[in-house]
Amino acid sequence: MFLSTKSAALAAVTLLASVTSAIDLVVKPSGGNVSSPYMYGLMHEDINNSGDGGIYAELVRNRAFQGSKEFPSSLEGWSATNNDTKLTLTKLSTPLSSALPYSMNVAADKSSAKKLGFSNDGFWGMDVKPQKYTGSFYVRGATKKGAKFTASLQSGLTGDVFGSVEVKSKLDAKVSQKDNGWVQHFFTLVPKVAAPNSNNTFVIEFETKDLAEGTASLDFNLISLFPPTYKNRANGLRPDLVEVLKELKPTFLRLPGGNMLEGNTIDHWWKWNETIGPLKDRPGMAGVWEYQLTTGLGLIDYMNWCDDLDLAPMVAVWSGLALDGTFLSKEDIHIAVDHALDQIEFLTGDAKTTKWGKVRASLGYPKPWKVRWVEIGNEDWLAGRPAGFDSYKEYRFPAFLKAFTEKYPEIQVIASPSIFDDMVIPAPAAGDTHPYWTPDQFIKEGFNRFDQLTKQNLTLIGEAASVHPNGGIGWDGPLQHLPWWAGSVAEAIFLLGAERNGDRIIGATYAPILRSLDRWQWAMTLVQHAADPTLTTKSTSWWVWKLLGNHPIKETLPVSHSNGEIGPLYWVAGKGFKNEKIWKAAVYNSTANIPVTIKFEAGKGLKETIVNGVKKLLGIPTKATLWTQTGPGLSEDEQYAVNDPFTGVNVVTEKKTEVKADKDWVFRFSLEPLSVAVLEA
Ligand SMILES: *[C@@H]1O[C@H](CO)[C@@H](O)[C@H](O)[C@H]1NC(C)=O
Ligand SMILES: *[C@@H]1O[C@H](CO)[C@@H](O)[C@H](O)[C@H]1NC(C)=O
Ligand SMILES: *[C@@H]1O[C@H](CO)[C@@H](O)[C@H](O)[C@H]1NC(C)=O
Ligand SMILES: *[C@@H]1O[C@H](CO)[C@@H](O)[C@H](O)[C@H]1NC(C)=O
Ligand SMILES: *[C@@H]1O[C@H](CO)[C@@H](O)[C@H](O)[C@H]1NC(C)=O
Ligand SMILES: *[C@@H]1O[C@H](CO)[C@@H](O)[C@H](O)[C@H]1NC(C)=O
Ligand SMILES: CC(=O)N[C@H]1CO[C@H](CO)[C@@H](O)[C@@H]1O
Repeated sequence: MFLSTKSAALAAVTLLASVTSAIDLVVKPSGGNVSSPYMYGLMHEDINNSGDGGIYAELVRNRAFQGSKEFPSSLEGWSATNNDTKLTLTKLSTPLSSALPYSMNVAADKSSAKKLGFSNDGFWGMDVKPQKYTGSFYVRGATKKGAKFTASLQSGLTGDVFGSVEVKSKLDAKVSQKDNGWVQHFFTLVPKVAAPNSNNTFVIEFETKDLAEGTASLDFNLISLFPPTYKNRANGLRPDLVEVLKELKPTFLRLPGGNMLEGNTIDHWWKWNETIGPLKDRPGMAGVWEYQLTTGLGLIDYMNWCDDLDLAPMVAVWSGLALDGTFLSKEDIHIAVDHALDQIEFLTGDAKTTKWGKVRASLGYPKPWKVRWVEIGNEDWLAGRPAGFDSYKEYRFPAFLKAFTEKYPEIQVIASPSIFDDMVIPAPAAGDTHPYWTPDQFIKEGFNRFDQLTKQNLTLIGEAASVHPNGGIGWDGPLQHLPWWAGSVAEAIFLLGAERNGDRIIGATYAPILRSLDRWQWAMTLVQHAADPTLTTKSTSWWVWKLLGNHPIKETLPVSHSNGEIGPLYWVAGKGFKNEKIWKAAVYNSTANIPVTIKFEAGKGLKETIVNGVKKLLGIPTKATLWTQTGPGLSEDEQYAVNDPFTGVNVVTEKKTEVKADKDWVFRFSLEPLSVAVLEA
């Protein structure tokens, strides 16, 4: 699409001519292939969004002063609430844990100081409503009997207090030296009123008169505040964001995310073993998108996410490659292989008889999870090319495949490249392809792409998105600023091509699924979000992936048609999980409506009968539901229309209509140019 106005007029004439008569389709009753039951999933992408300030519900930013060589610990996000308070980043000889060596010292700046306090401005604000917030913090020091802290949610603009709670100090009693004298305090906080906007802060204050004799300051660490989470899980997810993902009806979660897995340098990969257990034992890691990650959303938290949404986990393991292009040598690759085998044992091993299964059970998860797929690395064709990729083909991937085939023969191993990345994928492994393309590419190279796969070339579409307008190429070419309607329709056509080969495709996921409006690397996404939940926005691609994902096909069905070559109408047909007939389609590069007739042919042994004078045939649908999605129009601007969170306008119109077959069991309707449709009968 994306014609200039002049060529659009020209194209209209030829296209009109080619679509004056209806496209007649006959769907056969059988003879297709069994599709993957996991066609649509989620990929937790980490583009400046590793859960922190996103789907991970923690409201406090920099809650534990985690840092690394790349991103040193700091007091970012924290401020004193008055000029009498002095905040200092401190590395005590008595830290809360070896994972969290830094803490914040809160001291009186002058002897006359009465009240000391500090605030956190959250991930670009905090949403404050009359609901239950669950908080905790660690303190070290000494307070007098009866001392207390006040925790509150306040406006960062006016200082208005929306809710506050007194937390009794546990430092006045005899403190155990177990955690180096650190004592955890818990509280819940229910604001009386909702804040008018999200420019809010979380504040902790205390009186200097409450400090014990000879004590001039207190140390704080791991200061945490959660709003209600999805299914009320401790350390859980933001419910509103989970809900919009759930509407997509996803079936799997590719975790933990793409580049985050690899890390920037060879010693900084996502070490799963440092993301489990109590938060005080998680050091966090240097993220690949220019900031320190908390790893609050850790391996078990991903598995809880899977359980809560009934998603099959697709676990990616580190393959020994870093984003700077360095990779483990043949002699050292066992380090990565063992790390991955331990990870799968941790997830799936018996709670009594395996080393890592025991560790899992000790963390409160005795029941093993089921892992269906393990992906070896992420985009190993990319970093350190060509040496990095060569090492993957030569010894890195083979070492993993051998180890997993021996120890976990029931798990499908997925290579991070696909056969489209110039790799012969050794059996029984599958591959993974990540098209970030233009709309025309998705149709011309995408729709038929998977027809060439054999059953041995099983392929995952682990990431995909229309990112460039037609004509744009490469990472230096112009990227669109948001998913746009014509780009989303092109993704739909690509997905129809994948579904036609549903026996050779493991599944497909858009990437990235989430984008923080305040911190992001690029804008393509299914869902945009900010601290303020009213800014949560479903992109044009969210709509398309939702429609296709909500009508899963169990088995494809052959279709005969009158159209010669396929296009500008593209389709797939099949049987659903309740044996309903499903036809999915999309229209691109047409300026006219496309009339369609569809007949679902009867299977063998079905006879026509006359009921009340009407011809009937058991097994042939006579009624169907048609869902259609259209954009705002066909002008160039309208093709580029986006769902912008700041206007709140949704440019996608979804309609649901009932269609009746005529006396010959033929459904007749027409589809608009640049539209996506599903017919279910
Ligand atoms: C089923 O798979 C076969 C073999 O790959 C292929 O030729 C055929 O077109 C597929 N059928 C459908 C309905 O997709
Ligand atoms: C802190 O001091 C500055 C300058 O001395 C002053 O402008 C500001 O109002 C003071 N803030 C508070 C909270 O007292
Ligand atoms: C986690 O595993 C890696 C590699 O297996 C190891 O180097 C690291 O020390 C482990 N971390 C902890 C905290 O045990
Ligand atoms: C695709 O599968 C066939 C076996 O059906 C195999 O011979 C071929 O090597 C595979 N292609 C690639 C690139 O892995
Ligand atoms: C759409 O039409 C334009 C103009 O004719 C053409 O350049 C482009 O290749 C077409 N795209 C597809 C996917 O057919
Ligand atoms: C990540 O976010 C930071 C802060 O907004 C930004 O400066 C940085 O450019 C982003 N990272 C990338 C890779 O774009
Ligand atoms: C006055 C002010 O700081 N307003 C901010 C409140 O928060 C929103 C959303 O983060 C910002 O866009 C405003 O600038």
